[in-house]
Amino acid sequence: MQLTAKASLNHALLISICTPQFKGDEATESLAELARLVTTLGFKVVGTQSQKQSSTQKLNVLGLGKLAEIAHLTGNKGETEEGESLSEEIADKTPFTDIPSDNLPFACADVVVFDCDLSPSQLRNVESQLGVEVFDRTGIIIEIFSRHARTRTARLQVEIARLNYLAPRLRESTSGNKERQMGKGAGETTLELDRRKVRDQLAELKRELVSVQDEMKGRRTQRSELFCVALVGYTNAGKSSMMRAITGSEVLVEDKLFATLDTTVRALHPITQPRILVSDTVGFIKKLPHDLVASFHSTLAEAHDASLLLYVVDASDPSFRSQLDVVHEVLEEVGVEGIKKLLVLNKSDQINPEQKQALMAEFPDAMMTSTRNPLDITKLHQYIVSVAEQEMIEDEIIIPYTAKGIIGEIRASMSVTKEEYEYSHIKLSVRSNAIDLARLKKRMLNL
Ligand SMILES: Nc1nc2c(ncn2[C@@H]2O[C@H](COP(=O)(O)OP(=O)(O)OP(=O)(O)O)[C@@H](O)[C@H]2O)c(=O)[nH]1
Ligand SMILES: [Mg+2]
Repeated sequence: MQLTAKASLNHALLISICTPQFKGDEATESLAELARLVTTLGFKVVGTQSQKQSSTQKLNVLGLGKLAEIAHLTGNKGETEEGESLSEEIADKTPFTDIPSDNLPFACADVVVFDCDLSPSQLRNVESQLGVEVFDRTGIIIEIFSRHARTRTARLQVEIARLNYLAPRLRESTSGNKERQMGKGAGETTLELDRRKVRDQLAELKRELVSVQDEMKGRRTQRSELFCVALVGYTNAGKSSMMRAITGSEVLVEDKLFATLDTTVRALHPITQPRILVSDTVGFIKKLPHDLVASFHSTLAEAHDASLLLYVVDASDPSFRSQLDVVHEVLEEVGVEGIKKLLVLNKSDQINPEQKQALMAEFPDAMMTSTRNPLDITKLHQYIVSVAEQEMIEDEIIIPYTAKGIIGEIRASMSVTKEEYEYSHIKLSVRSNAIDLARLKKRMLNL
């Protein structure tokens, strides 16, 4: 029941299905991104092919001619529905099989990956036609998520998405081992038994996820009075690198897609009074599988509760504008709106001065950064502090000398701007958020 490709299967041929709605640059960029996804899984991309179709819904996603070409590139291992060798069947019908086998452009591909979603029957068809393992884009993304999930929440979310993806793709097992036969209900086939098991497993995982999410909600409520900044953006834009730079923490940074799947929360560094929290979130990608979007609702709850969103983009990637659209779409889909935001044009060390100028003219409200430039990190730190301060209010607290022990506590959680020592009391001018101030004043009444 594992979706995982075998370690020996590592030569991948990528196929783009171009339709009237999906073609040209968009299809090319998407295929390049698929190559990065597949590489993240450890496959070697040995070639790409594209097939024009009126839609991606046809039962046979590849036309006969293209099928012949790809069958050749994958070693002609497929069969027709009648169990005949596909290469013979195609040879009768198309002129494509005359590509000499010693003239192959690359090593024989043993995995074929489509840059679109395939229905279970499309996948089954093309897999038997080619005789090699076939993945679709969602399958690849789910596999990466499964491998990168670290925390219990992320694992549960990914496993739910994986089982939802796998359930309709389960096939009748021909061997049907004894143990499974024994677990069958009356009149139930092994396939039905497998499906039932998946359903039960899903129900169990969902129950577990609800309890973990309740715990996380409790933790977020405890932090809700603090100013929180969430780093959001496309995968590989540099969110975790930024998190490291502005919090001094050791979160995982990797030149891989979906390096981060778990939300991490750390305090802004140098530390401020009151503390400002920063959270790193899961990255997005085009055509993000719906199940994954749904399962990451809770991970993105950090963005939901944030006071400031930093939209981090890789400004050196020519397709960052369309990546930004995806970020907006997903955040809208999960209901994140009405929060102050700053566009952070990251990886500025990778672009030339003319490009920088053009970008600043195009996005005048954005901040240009490189996580490798300490000056940029200071600038971003100052910006965050200034936004947090705008949300604070100023007030005066009168503290009798008999209660001066509380001053240490005030200093630890608020910014003290002035201290005046009068005859009978100490007068502190403080800046803080409204909730903390109200709480302190209530306490002072009882002193
Ligand atoms: N040149 C350059 N590379 C950067 C910069 N910021 C990050 N990177 C690199 O970009 C790659 C991805 O960085 P991450 O911080 O892991 O990106 P991310 O947005 O957290 O990615 P996901 O967790 O996959 O969503 C790493 O190889 C970083 O070293 C930068 O300002 N300049
Ligand atoms: Mg990351």
